[in-house]
Amino acid sequence: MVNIKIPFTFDVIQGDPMGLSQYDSHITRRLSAMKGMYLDEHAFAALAATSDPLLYEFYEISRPAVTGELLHGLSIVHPGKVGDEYYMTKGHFHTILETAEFYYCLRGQGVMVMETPEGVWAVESLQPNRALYVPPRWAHRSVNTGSGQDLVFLFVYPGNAGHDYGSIEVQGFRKLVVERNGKPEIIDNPRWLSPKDRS
Ligand code: S6P
Ligand code: ZN
Repeated sequence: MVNIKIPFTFDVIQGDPMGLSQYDSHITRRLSAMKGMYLDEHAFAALAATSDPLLYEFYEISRPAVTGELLHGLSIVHPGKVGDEYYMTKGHFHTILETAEFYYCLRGQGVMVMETPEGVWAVESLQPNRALYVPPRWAHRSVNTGSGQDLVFLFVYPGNAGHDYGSIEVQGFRKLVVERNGKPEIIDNPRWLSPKDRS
């Protein structure tokens, strides 16, 4: 771990996959960690029966989980699909809802799917050298819509934000990103219920 009391630098390693010159944790999420998160359960089961592919991974530099600190690191979403649905992160709200996040895309093609607790939604595209600001209150999920290339981005968010996967794990986001005729398309998630219809 870096000395948390003095300024420091680190470098993005331009390899394949990309990486960081220093980090405190490297978290990997395989298909088996995403049970129930893809719409096509048959495709999920068929893929799970043959392998447990790595869908995404992220490197974090630890900072104290307090107001004033900024947690940061590098995320890599690998290319692939479960049925028609592209590989994606789980996605989450921040536990402290009123905390934002900043992203800077370094490689690949993708989108960020976002929504508020009230069900207002937005999808923004990610491509190299594009920055994205996720305002407070918006859940966020990154999706790799590219073919054959990693989607890679840097992220920065408040140290005290925390992660709330609750409603996302139950019903996902309001919108899904699937491939149709070789192109990404945004469709309604049939399992999504508006807040007033949830029990
Ligand atoms: C953290 C930030 C990213 C994600 C990472 C994995 O606030 O949004 O570091 O944690 O991309 O996504 P998830 O949804 O599995 O935490
Ligand atoms: Zn986040």
